[in-house]
Amino acid sequence: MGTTMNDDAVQPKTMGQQFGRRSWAEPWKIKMVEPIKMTTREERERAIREAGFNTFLLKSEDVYIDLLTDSGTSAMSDRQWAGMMLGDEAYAGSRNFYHLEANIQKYYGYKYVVPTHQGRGAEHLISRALIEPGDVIPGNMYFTTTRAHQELQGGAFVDVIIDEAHDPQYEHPFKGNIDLDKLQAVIDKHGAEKIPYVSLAGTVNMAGGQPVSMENVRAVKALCDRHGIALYLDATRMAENAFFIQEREAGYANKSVAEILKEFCSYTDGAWMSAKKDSLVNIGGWLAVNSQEVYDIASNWVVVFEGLHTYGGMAGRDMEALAIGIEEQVQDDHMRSRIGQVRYLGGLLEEWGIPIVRPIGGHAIFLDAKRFYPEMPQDEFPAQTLAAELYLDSGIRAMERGIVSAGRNAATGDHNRPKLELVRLTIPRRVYTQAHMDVTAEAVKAVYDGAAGTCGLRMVYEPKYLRFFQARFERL
Ligand code: PM9
Repeated sequence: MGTTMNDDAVQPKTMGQQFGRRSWAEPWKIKMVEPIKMTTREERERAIREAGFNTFLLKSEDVYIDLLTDSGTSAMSDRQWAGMMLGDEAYAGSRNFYHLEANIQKYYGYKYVVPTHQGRGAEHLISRALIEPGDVIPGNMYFTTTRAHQELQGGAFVDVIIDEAHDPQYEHPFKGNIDLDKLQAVIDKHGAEKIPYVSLAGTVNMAGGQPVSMENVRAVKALCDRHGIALYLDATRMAENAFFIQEREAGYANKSVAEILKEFCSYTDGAWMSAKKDSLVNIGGWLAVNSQEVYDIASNWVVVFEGLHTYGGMAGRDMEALAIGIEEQVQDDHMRSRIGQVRYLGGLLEEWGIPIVRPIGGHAIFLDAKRFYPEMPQDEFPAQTLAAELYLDSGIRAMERGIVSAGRNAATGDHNRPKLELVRLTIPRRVYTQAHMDVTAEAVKAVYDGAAGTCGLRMVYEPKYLRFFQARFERL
């Protein structure tokens, strides 16, 4: 007599089931691999010195596990690669553009779409279309490229995120929320006519990948409407934000990520997007708006800076991969494993007492460099130092998100000094395994255990714009 699959009594149990635990796994299997190699400590010493202690200046072949960014680093699916073969590389009116446009309309709900080569192309267009010199743009914490484009048009960014977002240890389910009193105070001070739009990011990158609640976006929209101010969204990681709403906000547990994403966007007038993150592609971006007037301006500027308004700097094949990526990014199983992997790494670090930003956010684990090096002054660049030390220990590449990224105050020329001095371990989507996360956690622990006595850095070269990309440092 044979046993059936449902016969619990006779089926051997996995270790997990015996201990009452049910594991989950990624909703995909691996079809192609890319070899990576470990370097020696000596090789890494030479590489980081040649890179001016800036992980952006390392050669990727000198990196073992690359957690610099989740931007453009995703593994595409077989469907996306098949889509690449359907690229229509006509200069004008490529069929892939219409597929992309239809999917942005379907999943984000906006009327008009302008493709761009990546996110900052779209930031450029929206800033150019809406900002006049002397304008003020309130937003939920700055992002480097977003603020740079706002400033280049003569605008000034004002941070109106809730105070809790600046405290790495504060537990709050929606730490990306806008503080309505702060926003009202900015409107009272400058007048609505000086505010071309409110800039809302979901999730907030520099705060640790922290989400915004549906309740907050509704309230921000109502406040903007009362004053006739537009609300634009940085949708770069908005699908991840939707997952957090599903998980944490009352009334959304039974809604899909796709439904939540569309509802959230419905409270905004348009969005810019770096498709290199949520949308599982290696290049691409877009601006999408509901106002025909704004569309007309942006779709005219796009031909000056990016390319014709039906490709905006992307090849037809890239638009096809992106159109398919939009469908894949909102699959609940995909998102559960995506955020699950980030939490797996964060969970290990927390278990071992490593100081990280809480709660664990969407795309990365953020190490609190101030608590690695409590004695190191911020002007000696603790987070830059920590990223270099991590690379030296194990060839893992991370990114500084502290005083270097914050740049200088446009008016005074002094360093901006953010409260958060962080190193970001950013997890590319569908790329690394749980074992890579284990190796990473062990390396971080080794650096944390050996942190005492570490010397900081001094900056020896500083470019004018977005200095964190190209600045160079020496050991003190
Ligand atoms: N973010 C990141 O690694 C790429 C390099 S900038 C350090 O996090 C948001 C929220 C982003 C973002 C890029 C952009 C710009 C806009 N908004 O890089 O131009 O995180 O496609 O997008 C990076 P692009």
